[in-house]
Amino acid sequence: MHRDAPKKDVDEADLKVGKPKSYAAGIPGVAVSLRRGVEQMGVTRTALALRLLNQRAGFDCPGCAWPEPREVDGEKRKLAEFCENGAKAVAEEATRRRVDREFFATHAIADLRDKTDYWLGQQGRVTEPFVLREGATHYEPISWDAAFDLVAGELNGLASPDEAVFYTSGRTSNEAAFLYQLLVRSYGTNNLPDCSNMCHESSGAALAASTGIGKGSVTLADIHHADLIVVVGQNPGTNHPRMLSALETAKGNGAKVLAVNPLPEAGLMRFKNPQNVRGVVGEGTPLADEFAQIRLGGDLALFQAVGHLLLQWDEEAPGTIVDQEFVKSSTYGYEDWAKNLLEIDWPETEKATGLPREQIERVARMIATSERTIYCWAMGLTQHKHAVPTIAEIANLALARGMIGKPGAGLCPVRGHSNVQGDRTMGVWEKMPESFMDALDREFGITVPREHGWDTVDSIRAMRDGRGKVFFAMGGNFASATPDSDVTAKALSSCSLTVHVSTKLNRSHVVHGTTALILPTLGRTERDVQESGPQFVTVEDSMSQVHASRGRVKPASEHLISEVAIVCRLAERVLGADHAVPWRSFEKNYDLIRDRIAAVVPGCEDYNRRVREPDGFVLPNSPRDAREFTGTATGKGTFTVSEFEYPEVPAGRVLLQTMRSHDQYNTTIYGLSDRYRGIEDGRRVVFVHPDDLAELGIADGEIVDLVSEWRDGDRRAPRFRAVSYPTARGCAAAYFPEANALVPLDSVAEKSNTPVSKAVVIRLEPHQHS
Ligand SMILES: Nc1nc2c(c(=O)[nH]1)N[C@H]1C(S)=C(S)[C@@H](COP(=O)(O)OP(=O)(O)OC[C@H]3O[C@@H](n4cnc5c(=O)[nH]c(N)nc54)[C@H](O)[C@@H]3O)O[C@H]1N2
Ligand SMILES: Nc1nc2c(c(=O)[nH]1)N[C@H]1C(S)=C(S)[C@@H](COP(=O)(O)OP(=O)(O)OC[C@H]3O[C@@H](n4cnc5c(=O)[nH]c(N)nc54)[C@H](O)[C@@H]3O)O[C@H]1N2
Ligand SMILES: [Mo]
Repeated sequence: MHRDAPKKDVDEADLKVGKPKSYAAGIPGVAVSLRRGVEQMGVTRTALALRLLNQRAGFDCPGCAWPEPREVDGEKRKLAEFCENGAKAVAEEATRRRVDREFFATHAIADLRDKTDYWLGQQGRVTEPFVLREGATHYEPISWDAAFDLVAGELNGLASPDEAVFYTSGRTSNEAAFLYQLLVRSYGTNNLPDCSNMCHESSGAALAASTGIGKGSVTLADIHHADLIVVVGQNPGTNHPRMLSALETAKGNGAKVLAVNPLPEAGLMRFKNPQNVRGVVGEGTPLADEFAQIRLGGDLALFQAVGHLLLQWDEEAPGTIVDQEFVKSSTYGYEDWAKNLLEIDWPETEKATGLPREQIERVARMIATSERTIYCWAMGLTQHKHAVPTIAEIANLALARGMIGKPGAGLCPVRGHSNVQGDRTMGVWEKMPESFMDALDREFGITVPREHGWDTVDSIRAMRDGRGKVFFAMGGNFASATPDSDVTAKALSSCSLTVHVSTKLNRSHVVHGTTALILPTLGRTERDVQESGPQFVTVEDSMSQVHASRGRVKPASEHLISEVAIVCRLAERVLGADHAVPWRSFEKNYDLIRDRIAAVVPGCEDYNRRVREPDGFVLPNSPRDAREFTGTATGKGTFTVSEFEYPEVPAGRVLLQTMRSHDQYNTTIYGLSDRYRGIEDGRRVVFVHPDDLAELGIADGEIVDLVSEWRDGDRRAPRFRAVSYPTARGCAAAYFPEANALVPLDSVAEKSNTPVSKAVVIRLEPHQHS
């Protein structure tokens, strides 16, 4: 097997387009995960790594945030509690490929800039700190001490701490995240943008207003016992494959599944579970009982129409659909909401959703007759201009039917990064509440700034305009993950210093400030030994379960230090040796960090003991635990009244969503196979409905430029292959991050400021050869 990194970059001429699949996983999934493991890690490392993945004595999967089964719910973990894509995530991290001195000596930065994200990521793990000095053509090695001095010098030389930006991606452990925000706030700013700003920020904004807590209200056991699971704007077969097992269990218990999506995703249609006999040899389990092929951005219209029907049917037979008792005792604003939905415009609703009225009535009937409904959603809802009202409308339905805080029912925003939710709990947010700041001040005897900082989009604006001067990233790939790639590239290049704490090479290392640093760190899978002995870290999954994760694989290089160590050593340099926070002691023993988390973070009392329980513990959540909504402005579950709204598309244009293939983790491209959608050996494709292609006069297979139209002008992404595909009419799809250049920086969701990555108005132009 080849463990060498690919020398050749992607050649889009090799692209093959086949038929999309109608089911997910099964034997091909197992085979792919083993092959990718052995290619990158070799046989022994693959066996060790996969044996420990998501086991109680092992490490948390660095893939998605889907929870593991818990003993207290009477549930067992399978010997292989991971999925094809989790195994790929591990293979990527535990790879034997290396980006070392020799690599940077042979590759000038200018050459690296021309490579795809795929090629860059495949080169492997960074082995020691590297610096790109002003005007230099190559990165060169630098000692850890010199690197920290360089960062501290720049930070302490700024006119104000608010000229620095501190980004976080959602893989960082709770311990590292807690110390990181403490460092940033001790230094003097709340400029703490994170990947969540581009991800579930809209869910947080909507739910905080509706239920008082920006998180979901279900556990895995609830999913297993629901009688209706609505999966909307989410592709679990690719992005949360272990969720398919949960859906299969629920279906075994009699649940129905309603899928709402513009694409007939294989994982929503049928599932072959490799862990049972039927999955291996049989037909598998049909998943969606109803598939509503909605237009991009049509969900608000759909859920308003459903609300209208529920109210109408309840009026015909009072109390049969609306949970009057719950509405009376625990909610606020029901009358206004009902009044707003008294009449709806059916032709407009059909136009917005692309769904016939009969189907909307069928969907509403499923929701009306369910006794235990769970709503699951992801990026298909959050990355729209009207994302916050759309999610609030789902919360309205759940409130009206009393579907929050009872077994088998609730709201379930399915998180992305494995610890994105935990990072927030630990204080990584540009606008943490006053009470959290007070607790920090009290615990450490410091005074942290209160003024809100910049989120991701505001940080790009600030760097573009010269107000942001130093960019520091705890993980992630800011240059590729953010919208408006050209604007972001200019913003980063105008910084005096860009610093990335990374495991692997990525575009953000080659789109850099005047000086740039790569600080390589240990990954989730790796052993972390400090002065007091081997350490573990903790993470929080999508269902607020906090638990330990122990790395067990030998680190990629002896020069790597942990994220905790990086933060502690940098803090000493930036804040001085006599700073009030005992940074040095935290690096030696992570228990001491957890004691502080216990003192500061709500719900984390007795943290050190509770995270040592076999499954850790679940954070308190008053809507889920007690049907209490004390966090809202009204103190009750709050209905939201929203205007009818959907994206307008001028004639001759289509609406583009940017999404993930089956072979990538965000900007880390594992490979070139989106096999469920029939794409192999290439990524520059645009999926369009055959009738739309015909109307636009574009042939299936033709090479086109995608041109996005926005009020400040056009943006162009060249050379995409048009692929005739059964998506909803008027809608198109291309992969992230190739299509990010098309997402205008100012096209953001109201209230959450999340980039609108799922509704870009584009035209297709035949590509002109130059
Ligand atoms: N293997 C793997 N796992 C991952 C990731 C990965 O890249 N690879 N990324 C992780 C992260 S950070 C996240 S946030 C999650 C993302 O998980 P998803 O949200 O599943 O990711 P996307 O690929 O963006 O898919 C969006 C889905 O929503 C649908 N959709 C798009 N627009 C609309 C709309 O307007 N209405 C409706 N109803 N549907 C719509 C799309 O057709 C698609 O099926 O996955 C996490 N897990
Ligand atoms: N157009 C478009 N844009 C999008 C999206 C979309 O759907 N469409 N989705 C958005 C979403 S949901 C998200 S969450 C963001 C993701 O944005 P990011 O989180 O910034 O991006 P990733 O690709 O997940 O980051 C990958 C890099 O993280 C580093 N890394 C991996 N593991 C570790 C670790 O353990 N520690 C450290 N320090 N570094 C590590 C590696 O160097 C790797 O190259 O992108 C957003 N951008
Ligand atoms: Mo995400």
